[in-house]
Amino acid sequence: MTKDIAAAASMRLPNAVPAGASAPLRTLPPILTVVVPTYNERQNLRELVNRLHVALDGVNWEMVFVDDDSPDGTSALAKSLSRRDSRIRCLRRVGRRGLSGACIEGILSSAAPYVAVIDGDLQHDETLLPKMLTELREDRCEIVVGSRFVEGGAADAGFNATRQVISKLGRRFAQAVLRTAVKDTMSGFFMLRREVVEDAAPQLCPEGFKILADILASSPETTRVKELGYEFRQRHAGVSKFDAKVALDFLGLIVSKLTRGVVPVSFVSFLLVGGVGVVLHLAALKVALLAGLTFFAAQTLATLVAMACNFVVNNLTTYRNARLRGWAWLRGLAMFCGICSLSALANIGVATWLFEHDQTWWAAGLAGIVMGATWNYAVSARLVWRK
Ligand SMILES: Nc1nc2c(ncn2[C@@H]2O[C@H](COP(=O)(O)OP(=O)(O)OP(=O)(O)O)[C@@H](O)[C@H]2O)c(=O)[nH]1
Ligand SMILES: [Mg+2]
Repeated sequence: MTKDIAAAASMRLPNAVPAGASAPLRTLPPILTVVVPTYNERQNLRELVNRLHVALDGVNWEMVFVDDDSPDGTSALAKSLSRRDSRIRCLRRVGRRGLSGACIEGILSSAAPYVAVIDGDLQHDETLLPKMLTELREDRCEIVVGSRFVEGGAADAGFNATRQVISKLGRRFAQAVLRTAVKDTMSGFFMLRREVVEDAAPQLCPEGFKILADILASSPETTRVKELGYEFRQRHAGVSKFDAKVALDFLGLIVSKLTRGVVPVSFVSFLLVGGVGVVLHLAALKVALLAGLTFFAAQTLATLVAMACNFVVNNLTTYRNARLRGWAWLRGLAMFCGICSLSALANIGVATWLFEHDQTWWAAGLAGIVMGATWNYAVSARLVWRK
């Protein structure tokens, strides 16, 4: 019996079972928890479970599906598999979305010494899991990353040309900003000692898609990380959940980490959406002026158009998890326009006050913009999308 299995077995304290109660059927607690975040992966579940059985033969493992209430019934299938195999669990999260948050909750639900995260679409090579486990058990590192960019790794099969470019840019950016030597910072396939996440948990951002980058950024510099190469495969069935929002959240994560959490992840996408608002505002202004409106009327109309577009885009991207629909959408739109109008007053008030107190025009203007954007973000997040 290896050291860690012996440690796990010794957790079977005699007084854990009350006197008179029958002994638990499964006595050895798992040594490895495999966390699988899922959203609409029903078609892939059985195949993944079968493959894990083969790959982890001889290991005392369990798996946890963390499903964000997928409309395709992923959690119902996971729970039916779990009724037949006690190694399988399913955590169904209702009213929430987010890959990182799902991984964090799955990892924190485990009591095993080692935890792995693997996608539910079979893009990751599950046969690497025993090697990853050996690295940890022999104490060669605290985190093992399944890597597409070290010897033995390949990414070509799983990515189309556009995704390859996005992935490369993201990797370079993350490596530079997070100051890590890890080559595959964007990997969704890794195994670690559970304490790594237990310790880092208060600093982790549940929003976003790139939990490994966050764990690396939130762990002490002394944390030993090793990469093992594997060939990234094509998705088995179903569709990708990667979209523009995921890319924006990744930028947000970097900014949030650089500012030690002062700037929340969703602030970056909120600001970029604001940038779209500026372009639309100018376009609407031009059209209204060409149509013969006075400048006052044209500017008022353009402001309303920009506010409405801002609301619509934010509702679809920044706050897609709390997306408003029907009457709530209309009420949210009205509230958002009200909040933005007040923010304009705050912007003008602050900028004018600073300008009158001998600040240069651009510093006063910038302070007004920052004040207005912060007000917009904080108040609309709380009142409109109730975050
Ligand atoms: N619980 C949960 N899981 C998610 C969410 N978004 C994606 N996932 C799961 O996370 C894993 C990775 O998502 P994918 O859509 O495959 O993303 P990707 O692998 O980066 O992108 P592709 O290469 O295009 O497949 C899959 O198992 C998804 O089902 C989410 O919001 N919540
Ligand atoms: Mg995938």
